[in-house]
Amino acid sequence: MKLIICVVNQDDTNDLIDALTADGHQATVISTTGGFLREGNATLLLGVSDEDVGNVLKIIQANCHTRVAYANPLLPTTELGVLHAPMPIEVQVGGAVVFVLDVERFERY
Ligand code: 2BA
Repeated sequence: MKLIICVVNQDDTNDLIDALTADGHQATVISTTGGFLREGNATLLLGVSDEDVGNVLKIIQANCHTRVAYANPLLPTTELGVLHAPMPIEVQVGGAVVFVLDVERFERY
């Protein structure tokens, strides 16, 4: 068994969960915040059999879309301590960041 941890854009979450549940998979959704952009995203936890991993990854890929976001880097200062106006930098977010972990043991009581 594997545990798939999947960080996705909030806007893709509903479609992704619909597609996963329609295919018979179970998921837990946690509201999370990206450490870089400090914007809300969603993290899904999915316990799946080894043979289902490929199919779940395909569903994630099909339902999560890449987006462009702008981040404001920390204000740089000169030696005299004068602040420069920050230039937003463009970053590509997602579609999905996925970790696949081995599950040592799974119990349901
Ligand atoms: P954030 O941390 O808010 O990052 C959003 C996007 O900003 C990232 O997209 C990446 O393109 C860019 N980015 C992140 N850190 C950066 C840095 N130090 N310098 C320049 N650009 C940077 P994704 O890579 O698609 O990541 C989307 C979200 O997935 C992340 O949101 C974070 O919540 C999660 N994530 C990504 N990689 C992770 C990792 N290795 N461990 C845990 N969570 C991760």
